[in-house]
Amino acid sequence: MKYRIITHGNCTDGYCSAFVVKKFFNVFFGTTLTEQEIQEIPVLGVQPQDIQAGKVHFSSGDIVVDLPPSETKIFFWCDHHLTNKPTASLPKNYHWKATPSCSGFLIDIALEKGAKSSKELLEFRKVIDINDGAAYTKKDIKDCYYKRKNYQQHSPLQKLAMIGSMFNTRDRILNDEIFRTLLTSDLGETPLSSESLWQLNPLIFHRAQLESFELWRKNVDTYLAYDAEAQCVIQDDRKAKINIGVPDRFYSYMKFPEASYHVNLRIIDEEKKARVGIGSNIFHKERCKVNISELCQELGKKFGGSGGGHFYVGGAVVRADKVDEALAFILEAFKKKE
Ligand SMILES: [Mn+2]
Repeated sequence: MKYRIITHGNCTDGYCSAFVVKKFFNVFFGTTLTEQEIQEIPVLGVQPQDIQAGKVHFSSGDIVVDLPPSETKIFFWCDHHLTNKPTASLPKNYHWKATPSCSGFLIDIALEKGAKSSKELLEFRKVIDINDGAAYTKKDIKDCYYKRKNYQQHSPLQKLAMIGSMFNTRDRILNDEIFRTLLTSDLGETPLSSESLWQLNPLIFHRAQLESFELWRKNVDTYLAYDAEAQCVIQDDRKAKINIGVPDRFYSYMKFPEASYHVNLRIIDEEKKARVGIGSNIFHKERCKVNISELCQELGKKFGGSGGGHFYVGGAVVRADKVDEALAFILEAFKKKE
């Protein structure tokens, strides 16, 4: 069998999911591959919309994690996105569950199949759930998204943020290269202790990212708006005079603690499409009653694209000339639920 791992590209949970599959490959599949053979299994990072648009060509040995399922039958599929909740019973080697992270779900499956547990593995499981499920406290956000006085020590959660900063630079080619390289080199027990990874010095990337977050926040401050009626922060990137820094997706809730939701809009694909991102205030999920996954799916259908995600966060791609209508539709949905 010619195996290949296809995972959510540029995403920390996507990275960690592929890592867990490789780490427990023989446990998952009852195979007897050597470490070298597992190391060489290629890893491809793609975006969910690429699968939805039929741009990815699958084969029977594909292992797909943290992404929508393919139309054709593949070797293994595991996901936790609400949008991809199966409507019929799943074939062998297909797994879906509404969990905070896909990596955590994969670790559970591996443990069930007899993988050896350890303190580090459980620690890692805890922080990837916080990271992908956005279960941060305000202090966690300060620790992971803002510059610090010193960088001598890192908590497991900070380590994960540092790893993510290596493939979330503004250079897409570099991101893909790092993502792939990190997953086809020697793997430690978890990403938190993988020597080959830490040799690349994630701190350099992380400090640069914290600087980029700050630049981004300063720029976005010039046009970030709040709709009190919809209790929604609107980040319309069409209003940006310059394009600088790396987006800090939790800034809206730090700046507008009274907000329940956040919407961001960006034109992509040579002005033909727009990307809409919607989130809920991670510090006040009790206020957020709108199912964002459903809302994003609806947006995709109504405004000529596709969409999906989780209960509290999601994204959609719509036609660029329909963005204003889409925004009005979103704000209306939030007002109705109050
Ligand atoms: Mn995920």
